[in-house]
Amino acid sequence: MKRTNELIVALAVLAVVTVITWGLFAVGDNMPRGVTPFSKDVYHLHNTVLGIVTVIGILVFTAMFTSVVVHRKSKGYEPAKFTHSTKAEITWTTIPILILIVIAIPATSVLIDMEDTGGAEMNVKITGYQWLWKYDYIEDGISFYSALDRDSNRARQIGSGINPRDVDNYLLEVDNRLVLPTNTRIRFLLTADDVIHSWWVPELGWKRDAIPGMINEAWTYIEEEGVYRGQCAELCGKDHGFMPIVVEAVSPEEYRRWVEAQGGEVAMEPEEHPGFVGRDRASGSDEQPEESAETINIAVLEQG
Ligand SMILES: [Cu+2]
Repeated sequence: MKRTNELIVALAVLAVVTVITWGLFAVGDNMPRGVTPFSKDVYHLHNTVLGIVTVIGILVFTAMFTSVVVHRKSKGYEPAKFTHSTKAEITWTTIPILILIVIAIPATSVLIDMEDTGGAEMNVKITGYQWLWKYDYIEDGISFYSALDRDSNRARQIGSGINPRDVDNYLLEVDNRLVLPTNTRIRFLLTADDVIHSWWVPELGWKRDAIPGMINEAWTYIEEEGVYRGQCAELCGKDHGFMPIVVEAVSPEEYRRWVEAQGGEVAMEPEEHPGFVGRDRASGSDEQPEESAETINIAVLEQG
């Protein structure tokens, strides 16, 4: 009779915990699937692990709440007095090890895939600056800076009077997008010129630190044309939140046309870029192109 009661309570608790978990998943938002085979692997890995931990959570909470309700003191239950159980210790060591092995096998294969940057069809060097990015297309000889776009930059100024909600893709738009071909294996070489930055576009499925004096590698293979947005993911100074990343993925044919239109243009130095608000700019020593006047912001305000 006692056993039957325990079973009924356990099933009731199991149902309640499952329904609550289900509800949380229903209203919650999952991570993006992304647009590369790799990002999809990451997405599936995430779902698998989330499934495993959810089942563990439901079982543990069911056991816990059932014990609390069924074996409560008011019912006259005497607590167990034992202090050691070899059987219990072996069980609660072995089961977690097996679970970890089951999770580690797919996770390791995805990680190894992430690190394998071989077989690239093109290479792009990414350099982080305070606070913009530079892209060098190694094979195509194209090189340019990519900074926060004019509209976002204007709206973010103190007392600008512009409602950020009126700006399209506020803080997620740049002046020069990183144009990349689809269905091409692309290797990225990441570094930085001043402090550590981190290049992160969620739809590509990874983020990588850009460290001064070091070259980090990453790769991608974009399957769908589109515009993918990201941000610097390493706290890199006061304008860390104002150096977005925009990747524009186009067909290989369109990419070739874009390369021809660029004509292997030589890049400006960062100090000459209208979006650059660095150490040198703050000194205000040399004259700047007229269009850059409005982008002189807090750095200059601080100078008084
Ligand atoms: Cu940064």
